[in-house]
Amino acid sequence: MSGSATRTEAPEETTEGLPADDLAKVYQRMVTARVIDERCLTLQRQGRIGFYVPMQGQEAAQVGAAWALQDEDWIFPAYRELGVALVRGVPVAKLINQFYGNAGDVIKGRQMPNHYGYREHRFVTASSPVGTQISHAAGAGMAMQRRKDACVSIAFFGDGTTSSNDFHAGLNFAGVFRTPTIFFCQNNQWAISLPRSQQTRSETLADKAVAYGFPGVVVDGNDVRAVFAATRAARRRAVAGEGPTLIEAQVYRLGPHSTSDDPRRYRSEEELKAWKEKDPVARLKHDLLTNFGWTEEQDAQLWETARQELAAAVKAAEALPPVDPMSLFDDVYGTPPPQLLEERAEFERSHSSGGPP
Ligand SMILES: Cc1ncc(C[n+]2csc(CCOP(=O)(O)OP(=O)(O)O)c2C)c(N)n1
Ligand SMILES: [Mg+2]
Repeated sequence: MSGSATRTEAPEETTEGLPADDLAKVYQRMVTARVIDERCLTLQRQGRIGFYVPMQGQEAAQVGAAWALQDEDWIFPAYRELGVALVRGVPVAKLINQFYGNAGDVIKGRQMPNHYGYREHRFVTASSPVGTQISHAAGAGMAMQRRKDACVSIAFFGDGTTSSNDFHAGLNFAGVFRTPTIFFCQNNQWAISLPRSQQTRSETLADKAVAYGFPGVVVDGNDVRAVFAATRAARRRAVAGEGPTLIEAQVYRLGPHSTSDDPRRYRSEEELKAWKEKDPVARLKHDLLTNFGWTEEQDAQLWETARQELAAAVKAAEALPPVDPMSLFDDVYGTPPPQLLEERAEFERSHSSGGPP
């Protein structure tokens, strides 16, 4: 298929459906993401966590894509992929500890808040420089290919990132070597304050795949089933040795870019209102109520359980001490060099005497 790619051509298998039995579970992950997101924005405003990157509006895209993967696949996220982490099985408490950078943070406070990674979940640490994860995913795909591992790599990134060097290098590399890689672009219409209309003259972002010789697919990112189908099809192609796929999921970032941003300065209330009407969480709820026998009581219970689980995780996180400063010296050297051991001893003396660290 790679030699005959045409603009925004969807692979045939995109009719493959999300199993009906999975829908309530998918919805549960989306609700959990929404609950965490809303609360973390508040926690940051209250000065309890330092920084947060919200993802409201992108729940269906993230959960739908992650649902189509297998546990052995490797994920190379940007900084907004909470829904993917939840599907991967990262416990809520672990995520919250990372936001606090406390003693329960498995990366020991060494990353920015919200930039988490979990080796056991094959969820690589979030990339802050935009696009670097794309080259990493292509390289990992090549390793899988050489080792004949039956798994894929997937990179998550945004519309603005399609203008980065790594996007072009990574997609070209993947196209040339036909790596088993999925490039999953969440076109949330904004790259901080730069609108999609000023990002590129290409008609769609999926079009860009044509230049690299593989298919590009556009999906409605608010439709969890469409996202699942497109990602499942891309995965199938990848493991069959047919090479990469670029997926453009069209969504909207309902919140600010990050807690350091005020979107009222660059986008209109009308635009926000129009996209709020397409809210992916409300859309799936409506589908469940209308077509799958879901009840308002079940729904209320689900939200309540998610809120309670989160409240418990926040309480536990706030009861933990900060990361042990002595851990600064760990994890870099197998056998620490003598000067590092001296610095460590000096730091320990100053730290235990209450002096400046
Ligand atoms: C190499 C690099 N350049 C600039 C930035 C600053 N920056 C952070 S996020 C961002 C916008 C990214 O937009 P997009 O790819 O659409 O992702 P979104 O944030 O919308 O999810 C920019 C320019 C950066 N992090 N890295
Ligand atoms: Mg964007």
